Amino acid sequence: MENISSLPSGLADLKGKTVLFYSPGACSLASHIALEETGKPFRPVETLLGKQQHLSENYLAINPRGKVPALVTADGEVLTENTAILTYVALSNPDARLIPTRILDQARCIAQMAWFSNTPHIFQKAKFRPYHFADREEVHGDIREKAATRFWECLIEIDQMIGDQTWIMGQDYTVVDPYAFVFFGWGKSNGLPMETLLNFSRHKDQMLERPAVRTVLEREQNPHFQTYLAALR
Ligand SMILES: N[C@@H](CCC(=O)N[C@@H](CS)C(=O)NCC(=O)O)C(=O)O
Repeated sequence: MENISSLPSGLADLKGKTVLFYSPGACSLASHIALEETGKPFRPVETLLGKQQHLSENYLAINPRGKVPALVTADGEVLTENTAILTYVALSNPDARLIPTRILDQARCIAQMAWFSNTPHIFQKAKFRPYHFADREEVHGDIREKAATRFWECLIEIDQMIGDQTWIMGQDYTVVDPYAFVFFGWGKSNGLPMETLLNFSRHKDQMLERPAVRTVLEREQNPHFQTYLAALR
């Protein structure tokens, strides 16, 4: 597995093939799966949050915000934010059918992904990093508690939006599905009773049946899905 520490610095050397910078278990999983679903070759480059590699000089030259994911196109252009990367991957690979063709339906996918990015993701962040939301340590416990409750409510909302549909947006698989899958994994690792969310659990099982999803989970050695993968082996 290629790691950012072994890359020469600067973007110039990255031209020629799409590159994805990801960290195992992070929200970058969504973009990682979407790229794998296209069936086209790309370079996945591990950028370990746990080793602070997202704050290395090499990575900050690519994404000065120091967040994963970041995508570098074959032309050497950088794109950040899951919502943008997922939309770009889907629209630039129409044969992979990862987004509806009707513009209004495409906008609905973007709306759903924007909510993932600005709501459940932020509650998960607040649960683990309350110091980003308040300086006074005495309120961090309160922030953690409220964020955990609100994160769980988001998972319930995702379960309800799936309902008896096959995928998040309806009959067809879209890039919205791997993004939702990220939150299932986080919920599981948070120790939440994910099995009680029947629709979301079915969605997770369907995701695990997809070859691209299995390939990426194995490549990442994604910590949130190891028990499910072990049961499938
Ligand atoms: N809104 C961004 C969020 C990116 C983000 O916060 N990524 C996290 C990993 S899940 C990260 O890189 N965290 C590193 C840090 O905050 O230090 C997106 O959806 O791409």
